[in-house]
Amino acid sequence: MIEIRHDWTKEEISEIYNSPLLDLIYRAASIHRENADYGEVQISSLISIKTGGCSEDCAYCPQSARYNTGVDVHAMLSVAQVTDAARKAKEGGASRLCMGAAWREVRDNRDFDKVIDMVKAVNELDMEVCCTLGMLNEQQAQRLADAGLYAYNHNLDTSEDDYKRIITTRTYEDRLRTIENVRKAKISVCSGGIIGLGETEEDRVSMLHTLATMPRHPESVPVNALVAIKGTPLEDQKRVSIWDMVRMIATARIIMPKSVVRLSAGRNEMSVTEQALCFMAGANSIFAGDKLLTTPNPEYNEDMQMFELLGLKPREAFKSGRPQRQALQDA
Ligand code: SAM
Ligand code: DTB
Ligand code: SF4
Repeated sequence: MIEIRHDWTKEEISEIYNSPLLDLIYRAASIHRENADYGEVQISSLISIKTGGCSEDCAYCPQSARYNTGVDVHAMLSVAQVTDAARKAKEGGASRLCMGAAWREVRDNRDFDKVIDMVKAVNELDMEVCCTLGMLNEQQAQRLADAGLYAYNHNLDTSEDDYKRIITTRTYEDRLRTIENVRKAKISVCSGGIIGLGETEEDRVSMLHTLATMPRHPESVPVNALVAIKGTPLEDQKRVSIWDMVRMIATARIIMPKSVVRLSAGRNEMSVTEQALCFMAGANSIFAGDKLLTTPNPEYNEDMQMFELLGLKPREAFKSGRPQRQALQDA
Protein backbone atom coordinates (compact mmCIF):
# COMPACT_ATOMS: atom_id res chain seq x y z
CA MET A 1 0.00 0.00 0.00
CA ILE A 2 1.27 3.44 -0.86
CA GLU A 3 1.17 5.77 2.10
CA ILE A 4 -0.52 9.10 1.42
CA ARG A 5 1.06 11.83 3.52
CA HIS A 6 -0.18 15.35 4.09
CA ASP A 7 2.55 16.38 6.52
CA TRP A 8 5.49 16.79 4.14
CA THR A 9 8.00 19.44 5.20
CA LYS A 10 9.68 21.79 2.74
CA GLU A 11 13.02 20.27 3.75
CA GLU A 12 11.85 16.77 2.83
CA ILE A 13 10.45 17.97 -0.49
CA SER A 14 13.61 19.91 -1.25
CA GLU A 15 15.73 16.85 -0.50
CA ILE A 16 13.65 14.79 -2.94
CA TYR A 17 13.71 17.52 -5.60
CA ASN A 18 17.49 17.85 -5.32
CA SER A 19 18.34 14.16 -5.12
CA PRO A 20 20.60 12.71 -7.85
CA LEU A 21 18.55 12.75 -11.02
CA LEU A 22 18.59 9.04 -11.80
CA ASP A 23 17.76 8.15 -8.18
CA LEU A 24 14.88 10.60 -8.33
CA ILE A 25 13.50 9.13 -11.57
CA TYR A 26 13.93 5.58 -10.28
CA ARG A 27 12.10 6.34 -7.03
CA ALA A 28 9.25 8.13 -8.82
CA ALA A 29 8.96 5.35 -11.41
CA SER A 30 8.88 2.71 -8.66
CA ILE A 31 6.06 4.51 -6.85
CA HIS A 32 4.23 4.98 -10.12
CA ARG A 33 4.51 1.26 -10.85
CA GLU A 34 2.85 0.38 -7.58
CA ASN A 35 -0.28 1.88 -9.11
CA ALA A 36 -2.15 -0.70 -11.12
CA ASP A 37 -2.68 1.58 -14.11
CA TYR A 38 0.85 2.80 -14.72
CA GLY A 39 0.71 2.14 -18.48
CA GLU A 40 -2.32 4.37 -18.86
CA VAL A 41 -2.25 8.05 -19.67
CA GLN A 42 -5.28 10.22 -19.13
CA ILE A 43 -6.05 12.40 -22.13
CA SER A 44 -7.72 15.77 -21.73
CA SER A 45 -8.74 18.01 -24.54
CA LEU A 46 -8.79 21.77 -24.02
CA ILE A 47 -11.24 24.19 -25.50
CA SER A 48 -11.24 27.92 -25.02
CA ILE A 49 -14.91 28.85 -24.61
CA LYS A 50 -14.14 32.55 -24.09
CA THR A 51 -10.83 33.82 -25.39
CA GLY A 52 -8.80 36.95 -24.59
CA GLY A 53 -9.57 40.33 -23.09
CA CYS A 54 -9.01 39.19 -19.50
CA SER A 55 -8.77 41.89 -16.83
CA GLU A 56 -6.03 40.10 -14.85
CA ASP A 57 -2.31 40.82 -15.20
CA CYS A 58 -0.88 37.27 -15.03
CA ALA A 59 2.61 37.90 -16.43
CA TYR A 60 2.68 34.70 -18.49
CA CYS A 61 -0.72 34.91 -20.08
CA PRO A 62 -1.46 35.59 -23.75
CA GLN A 63 -5.08 36.35 -22.84
CA SER A 64 -4.54 39.28 -20.50
CA ALA A 65 -5.98 42.51 -21.96
CA ARG A 66 -2.94 44.35 -20.60
CA TYR A 67 -0.44 42.96 -23.09
CA ASN A 68 -0.29 43.08 -26.88
CA THR A 69 0.05 39.42 -27.68
CA GLY A 70 -1.94 39.25 -30.89
CA VAL A 71 -4.65 37.07 -29.32
CA ASP A 72 -8.03 38.28 -30.55
CA VAL A 73 -10.92 38.61 -28.16
CA HIS A 74 -13.70 36.16 -29.00
CA ALA A 75 -17.28 36.10 -27.79
CA MET A 76 -18.33 32.98 -25.97
CA LEU A 77 -18.74 29.81 -28.01
CA SER A 78 -22.19 28.31 -28.39
CA VAL A 79 -23.24 25.10 -26.66
CA ALA A 80 -23.34 23.41 -30.10
CA GLN A 81 -19.75 24.45 -30.89
CA VAL A 82 -18.61 22.99 -27.60
CA THR A 83 -20.46 19.69 -27.99
CA ASP A 84 -19.09 19.34 -31.54
CA ALA A 85 -15.56 19.81 -30.25
CA ALA A 86 -16.23 17.41 -27.38
CA ARG A 87 -17.49 14.71 -29.76
CA LYS A 88 -14.36 15.06 -31.92
CA ALA A 89 -12.09 14.95 -28.88
CA LYS A 90 -13.84 11.82 -27.65
CA GLU A 91 -13.40 10.13 -31.04
CA GLY A 92 -9.70 10.96 -30.67
CA GLY A 93 -9.51 9.12 -27.36
CA ALA A 94 -9.94 12.01 -24.92
CA SER A 95 -11.77 11.06 -21.74
CA ARG A 96 -11.99 14.60 -20.42
CA LEU A 97 -12.93 17.94 -21.92
CA CYS A 98 -11.60 21.01 -20.15
CA MET A 99 -13.36 24.29 -20.95
CA GLY A 100 -11.31 27.42 -20.28
CA ALA A 101 -12.54 31.00 -20.02
CA ALA A 102 -10.37 34.12 -19.85
CA TRP A 103 -12.19 35.39 -16.79
CA ARG A 104 -10.94 36.73 -13.48
CA GLU A 105 -13.94 35.12 -11.80
CA VAL A 106 -17.34 33.69 -12.51
CA ARG A 107 -20.24 36.14 -12.39
CA ASP A 108 -23.82 35.09 -11.93
CA ASN A 109 -24.98 36.14 -15.36
CA ARG A 110 -26.13 34.64 -18.64
CA ASP A 111 -22.63 33.58 -19.60
CA PHE A 112 -22.49 31.40 -16.51
CA ASP A 113 -25.94 29.97 -17.37
CA LYS A 114 -24.46 29.04 -20.74
CA VAL A 115 -21.47 27.33 -19.13
CA ILE A 116 -23.91 25.32 -17.02
CA ASP A 117 -25.65 24.22 -20.23
CA MET A 118 -22.27 23.28 -21.74
CA VAL A 119 -21.39 21.20 -18.69
CA LYS A 120 -24.71 19.33 -18.93
CA ALA A 121 -24.33 18.77 -22.68
CA VAL A 122 -20.76 17.40 -22.48
CA ASN A 123 -21.70 15.24 -19.52
CA GLU A 124 -24.31 13.59 -21.70
CA LEU A 125 -21.54 12.51 -24.08
CA ASP A 126 -20.10 10.41 -21.26
CA MET A 127 -16.98 12.47 -20.91
CA GLU A 128 -15.49 13.86 -17.73
CA VAL A 129 -16.19 17.59 -17.83
CA CYS A 130 -13.69 20.06 -16.43
CA CYS A 131 -13.84 23.85 -16.30
CA THR A 132 -11.29 26.55 -15.60
CA LEU A 133 -13.14 29.83 -15.23
CA GLY A 134 -11.18 31.77 -12.60
CA MET A 135 -12.40 32.40 -9.07
CA LEU A 136 -15.62 30.78 -7.82
CA ASN A 137 -17.71 31.20 -4.68
CA GLU A 138 -19.35 28.30 -2.86
CA GLN A 139 -22.73 28.68 -4.55
CA GLN A 140 -21.20 28.82 -8.02
CA ALA A 141 -19.14 25.70 -7.31
CA GLN A 142 -22.29 23.94 -6.12
CA ARG A 143 -24.16 24.98 -9.26
CA LEU A 144 -21.40 23.50 -11.41
CA ALA A 145 -21.42 20.32 -9.33
CA ASP A 146 -25.19 20.01 -9.71
CA ALA A 147 -24.81 20.36 -13.50
CA GLY A 148 -22.43 17.38 -13.43
CA LEU A 149 -19.03 19.05 -13.43
CA TYR A 150 -16.38 16.43 -12.75
CA ALA A 151 -13.26 18.55 -12.18
CA TYR A 152 -12.24 22.18 -11.77
CA ASN A 153 -8.79 23.49 -12.75
CA HIS A 154 -7.35 26.32 -10.69
CA ASN A 155 -3.56 26.53 -10.66
CA LEU A 156 -1.37 27.99 -7.93
CA ASP A 157 1.15 28.78 -10.67
CA THR A 158 4.08 29.51 -8.29
CA SER A 159 4.87 29.82 -4.58
CA GLU A 160 3.01 32.11 -2.21
CA ASP A 161 6.10 34.35 -1.88
CA ASP A 162 6.64 34.57 -5.63
CA TYR A 163 2.98 35.16 -6.49
CA LYS A 164 3.11 38.99 -6.35
CA ARG A 165 5.88 39.02 -8.94
CA ILE A 166 3.66 37.15 -11.41
CA ILE A 167 0.15 38.43 -10.62
CA THR A 168 -0.89 41.58 -8.75
CA THR A 169 -4.63 41.56 -9.43
CA ARG A 170 -5.46 38.76 -6.97
CA THR A 171 -3.82 37.00 -4.05
CA TYR A 172 -2.64 33.50 -3.28
CA GLU A 173 -5.35 33.38 -0.65
CA ASP A 174 -8.00 34.08 -3.30
CA ARG A 175 -6.63 31.13 -5.21
CA LEU A 176 -6.70 28.81 -2.20
CA ARG A 177 -10.22 29.92 -1.29
CA THR A 178 -11.55 28.94 -4.72
CA ILE A 179 -9.89 25.53 -4.40
CA GLU A 180 -11.63 25.09 -1.04
CA ASN A 181 -14.97 26.05 -2.56
CA VAL A 182 -14.44 23.46 -5.28
CA ARG A 183 -13.61 20.84 -2.64
CA LYS A 184 -16.69 21.68 -0.59
CA ALA A 185 -18.87 21.08 -3.66
CA LYS A 186 -17.17 17.65 -3.99
CA ILE A 187 -15.79 18.43 -7.41
CA SER A 188 -12.45 16.83 -8.28
CA VAL A 189 -9.61 19.35 -7.87
CA CYS A 190 -7.04 20.00 -10.61
CA SER A 191 -4.28 22.31 -9.41
CA GLY A 192 -0.63 22.72 -10.24
CA GLY A 193 1.65 25.35 -11.65
CA ILE A 194 4.12 26.62 -14.19
CA ILE A 195 7.90 26.40 -14.21
CA GLY A 196 10.16 28.69 -16.18
CA LEU A 197 8.64 31.93 -14.86
CA GLY A 198 11.99 32.96 -13.34
CA GLU A 199 11.13 31.35 -10.00
CA THR A 200 13.76 29.83 -7.71
CA GLU A 201 14.03 26.19 -6.75
CA GLU A 202 12.70 27.16 -3.31
CA ASP A 203 9.59 28.57 -5.01
CA ARG A 204 9.02 25.28 -6.81
CA VAL A 205 9.46 23.32 -3.59
CA SER A 206 7.17 25.72 -1.75
CA MET A 207 4.41 25.39 -4.37
CA LEU A 208 4.67 21.59 -4.23
CA HIS A 209 4.55 21.85 -0.43
CA THR A 210 1.31 23.84 -0.56
CA LEU A 211 -0.26 21.24 -2.85
CA ALA A 212 1.00 18.20 -0.91
CA THR A 213 -0.09 19.51 2.49
CA MET A 214 -3.68 20.22 1.46
CA PRO A 215 -6.15 18.14 3.51
CA ARG A 216 -6.68 16.21 0.28
CA HIS A 217 -4.20 16.21 -2.55
CA PRO A 218 -5.56 17.58 -5.81
CA GLU A 219 -6.72 14.64 -7.91
CA SER A 220 -4.83 16.18 -10.87
CA VAL A 221 -1.62 18.17 -10.74
CA PRO A 222 -0.71 19.90 -14.01
CA VAL A 223 2.95 20.79 -14.44
CA ASN A 224 3.20 23.42 -17.17
CA ALA A 225 6.42 24.61 -18.78
CA LEU A 226 6.07 28.30 -19.55
CA VAL A 227 5.18 28.99 -23.16
CA ALA A 228 6.90 32.36 -23.45
CA ILE A 229 4.53 34.68 -25.28
CA LYS A 230 5.68 37.76 -27.17
CA GLY A 231 4.15 40.88 -25.68
CA THR A 232 3.95 39.52 -22.12
CA PRO A 233 6.41 40.57 -19.39
CA LEU A 234 7.86 37.04 -19.53
CA GLU A 235 8.47 37.04 -23.29
CA ASP A 236 12.25 36.71 -22.88
CA GLN A 237 12.24 33.80 -20.45
CA LYS A 238 14.48 30.98 -21.58
CA ARG A 239 12.85 27.65 -22.27
CA VAL A 240 12.90 25.61 -19.08
CA SER A 241 15.32 22.69 -18.99
CA ILE A 242 13.85 19.22 -19.47
CA TRP A 243 15.69 18.16 -16.32
CA ASP A 244 13.76 20.73 -14.29
CA MET A 245 10.52 19.44 -15.78
CA VAL A 246 11.51 15.87 -14.90
CA ARG A 247 12.44 16.91 -11.34
CA MET A 248 9.08 18.65 -10.84
CA ILE A 249 7.09 15.72 -12.20
CA ALA A 250 9.05 13.10 -10.25
CA THR A 251 8.78 15.06 -7.01
CA ALA A 252 5.04 15.55 -7.49
CA ARG A 253 4.67 11.81 -8.19
CA ILE A 254 6.56 10.87 -5.01
CA ILE A 255 4.80 13.24 -2.62
CA MET A 256 1.30 12.89 -4.15
CA PRO A 257 1.42 9.23 -5.24
CA LYS A 258 -2.26 8.83 -6.06
CA SER A 259 -2.68 12.06 -8.02
CA VAL A 260 -2.71 12.24 -11.77
CA VAL A 261 0.34 14.30 -12.77
CA ARG A 262 -0.20 16.09 -16.05
CA LEU A 263 2.62 16.94 -18.43
CA SER A 264 0.78 20.06 -19.57
CA ALA A 265 1.88 23.13 -21.54
CA GLY A 266 5.26 23.01 -23.25
CA ARG A 267 5.04 19.63 -25.00
CA ASN A 268 5.17 21.26 -28.41
CA GLU A 269 8.75 22.26 -27.68
CA MET A 270 9.71 18.80 -26.36
CA SER A 271 11.02 15.79 -28.25
CA VAL A 272 9.44 12.36 -27.82
CA THR A 273 12.56 11.33 -25.91
CA GLU A 274 12.07 14.19 -23.47
CA GLN A 275 8.40 13.37 -23.02
CA ALA A 276 9.30 9.70 -22.46
CA LEU A 277 11.47 10.79 -19.53
CA CYS A 278 8.52 12.68 -18.08
CA PHE A 279 6.28 9.58 -18.36
CA MET A 280 9.05 7.51 -16.77
CA ALA A 281 9.15 10.05 -13.93
CA GLY A 282 5.47 9.48 -13.28
CA ALA A 283 3.51 11.80 -15.56
CA ASN A 284 0.27 10.07 -16.46
CA SER A 285 -1.78 12.67 -18.23
CA ILE A 286 -1.48 15.06 -21.16
CA PHE A 287 -3.51 17.62 -23.04
CA ALA A 288 -4.01 16.27 -26.54
CA GLY A 289 -5.26 18.07 -29.62
CA ASP A 290 -3.40 20.52 -31.80
CA LYS A 291 -4.15 23.52 -29.60
CA LEU A 292 -3.98 24.27 -25.88
CA LEU A 293 -6.06 27.39 -25.23
CA THR A 294 -4.35 29.76 -27.65
CA THR A 295 -0.96 28.14 -28.36
CA PRO A 296 -0.01 25.08 -30.43
CA ASN A 297 0.24 21.56 -29.01
CA PRO A 298 1.58 18.45 -30.80
CA GLU A 299 -0.62 16.99 -33.56
CA TYR A 300 -2.95 14.27 -32.40
CA ASN A 301 -1.42 11.66 -34.74
CA GLU A 302 2.07 12.39 -33.45
CA ASP A 303 0.84 11.79 -29.91
CA MET A 304 -0.76 8.51 -30.89
CA GLN A 305 2.50 7.41 -32.54
CA MET A 306 4.32 8.34 -29.35
CA PHE A 307 1.85 6.26 -27.29
CA GLU A 308 2.38 3.33 -29.63
CA LEU A 309 6.15 3.66 -29.41
CA LEU A 310 6.17 3.88 -25.62
CA GLY A 311 3.47 1.26 -25.07
CA LEU A 312 1.08 3.69 -23.40
CA LYS A 313 -2.71 3.51 -23.55
CA PRO A 314 -5.31 6.25 -23.17
CA ARG A 315 -7.20 5.90 -19.91
CA GLU A 316 -10.95 5.44 -20.21
CA ALA A 317 -13.37 8.00 -18.75
CA PHE A 318 -14.73 7.70 -15.21
CA LYS A 319 -12.20 5.07 -14.13
CA SER A 320 -12.31 6.50 -10.63
CA GLY A 321 -16.06 6.02 -10.51
CA ARG A 322 -18.98 8.11 -11.54
CA PRO A 323 -19.77 10.50 -10.18
CA GLN A 324 -16.37 10.83 -8.59
CA ARG A 325 -17.94 11.81 -5.28
CA GLN A 326 -17.48 8.40 -3.70
CA ALA A 327 -13.81 8.29 -4.68
CA LEU A 328 -13.33 11.78 -3.32
CA GLN A 329 -14.98 10.85 -0.04
CA ASP A 330 -12.79 7.79 0.29
CA ALA A 331 -9.51 9.57 -0.52
N1 SAM B 1 -8.69 32.46 -16.29
C1 SAM B 1 -8.67 31.27 -15.54
C2 SAM B 1 -7.58 31.23 -14.49
O1 SAM B 1 -6.65 32.00 -14.57
O2 SAM B 1 -7.69 30.42 -13.59
C3 SAM B 1 -8.58 30.03 -16.40
C4 SAM B 1 -7.70 29.97 -17.63
S1 SAM B 1 -5.96 30.17 -17.35
C5 SAM B 1 -5.37 30.41 -18.99
C6 SAM B 1 -5.44 28.56 -16.85
C7 SAM B 1 -3.99 28.32 -16.57
O3 SAM B 1 -3.25 28.24 -17.77
C8 SAM B 1 -3.22 29.34 -15.76
O4 SAM B 1 -3.48 29.26 -14.38
C9 SAM B 1 -1.78 28.97 -16.07
O5 SAM B 1 -1.32 28.02 -15.14
C10 SAM B 1 -1.89 28.33 -17.47
N2 SAM B 1 -1.18 29.16 -18.47
C11 SAM B 1 -1.63 30.30 -19.03
N3 SAM B 1 -0.74 30.81 -19.89
C12 SAM B 1 0.32 29.98 -19.89
C13 SAM B 1 1.59 29.97 -20.56
N4 SAM B 1 1.92 30.95 -21.39
N5 SAM B 1 2.43 28.95 -20.33
C14 SAM B 1 2.09 27.96 -19.48
N6 SAM B 1 0.92 27.91 -18.81
C15 SAM B 1 0.04 28.91 -19.00
C1 DTB C 1 -3.25 23.96 -17.26
O1 DTB C 1 -2.61 23.69 -16.22
N1 DTB C 1 -2.70 24.25 -18.43
C2 DTB C 1 -3.72 24.53 -19.43
C3 DTB C 1 -5.03 24.30 -18.64
N2 DTB C 1 -4.56 24.01 -17.32
C4 DTB C 1 -6.10 25.28 -18.66
C5 DTB C 1 -3.57 25.84 -20.10
C6 DTB C 1 -2.23 26.04 -20.77
C7 DTB C 1 -2.30 27.30 -21.52
C8 DTB C 1 -1.07 27.56 -22.32
C9 DTB C 1 -1.14 28.85 -23.04
C10 DTB C 1 -2.25 28.92 -24.05
O2 DTB C 1 -2.43 28.01 -24.89
O3 DTB C 1 -2.95 29.95 -24.08
FE1 SF4 D 1 -6.91 35.87 -17.18
FE2 SF4 D 1 -6.54 33.33 -16.44
FE3 SF4 D 1 -4.89 34.51 -18.25
FE4 SF4 D 1 -4.78 35.25 -15.70
S1 SF4 D 1 -4.31 33.19 -16.51
S2 SF4 D 1 -4.83 36.64 -17.51
S3 SF4 D 1 -6.93 35.08 -15.09
S4 SF4 D 1 -7.05 34.07 -18.52
